[in-house]
Amino acid sequence: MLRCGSYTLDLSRPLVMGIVNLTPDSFSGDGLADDVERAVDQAYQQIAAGADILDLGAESSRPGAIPATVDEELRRLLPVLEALADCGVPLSIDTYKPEVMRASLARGASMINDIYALRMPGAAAALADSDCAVCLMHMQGDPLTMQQQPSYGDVVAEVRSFLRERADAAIASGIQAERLVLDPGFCFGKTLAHNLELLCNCARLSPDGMPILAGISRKSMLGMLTGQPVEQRLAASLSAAVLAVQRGVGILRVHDVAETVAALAVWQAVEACSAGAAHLR
Ligand code: 7PJ
Repeated sequence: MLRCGSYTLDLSRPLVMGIVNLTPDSFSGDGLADDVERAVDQAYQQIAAGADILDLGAESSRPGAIPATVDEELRRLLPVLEALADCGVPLSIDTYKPEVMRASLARGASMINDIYALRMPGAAAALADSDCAVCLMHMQGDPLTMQQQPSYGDVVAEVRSFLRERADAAIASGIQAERLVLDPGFCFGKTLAHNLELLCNCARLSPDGMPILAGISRKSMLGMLTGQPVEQRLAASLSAAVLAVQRGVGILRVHDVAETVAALAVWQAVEACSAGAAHLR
């Protein structure tokens, strides 16, 4: 179970987090900056397709991206957040800025998805008195430079110990363990070999069985494996999604919600069958 604002999420089946991208410079070509109506439409389509959570992001974190100011991020985010206040699924905000966290929580956000894992001054304090869920992601470096020369001794051990340290720090600042989600941060300061190593060993990344979130959808690692451009990475994304779930990931952050839900339905049916579920006999 994950505490997520007024929601309690049951992680006994994998959950799908739909990406609602409010940036003008998205790598995946789905940015909806300044078009509140289209963003809200897309969000409702994702909910209808079975999204369990929506992740609203108003600053691009693609490699080389220039950071947005707090004002700019809030200007893109708040109208959409307000329009989705009663949408019926928890809203996650992809931000690392304490000011954006506070403003979002005040308007009903249920989760904060932080690519800096609360390393910005004031971030943990902004969340301690709330009941939101918090995703702590691993990143080596920052988005401007992270893909220049990623380097690790043992990538799985290092990501695991980083996530443990950040989870301990969050707990020490008053964020309860049952609100935490951990994320290896695919493609955030990682080569293809690092990403594969992490995907392969997902289940080992989480101390104390905390839920793991994976964002692999349409990412460059899939382009490297298939030679396909970003707009053709659906099949590779679905394959990665199923493999991640098979290896212990509890929440998938994806662009293509309907397709991911369908892929997971097949995975779940086979799982249930191998677990001997009576209704499938
Ligand atoms: C991730 C994210 C991810 C989490 C982005 C993209 C790039 N947050 N935000 N995990 N990626 N938690 O959507 O491909 O992998 S932005």
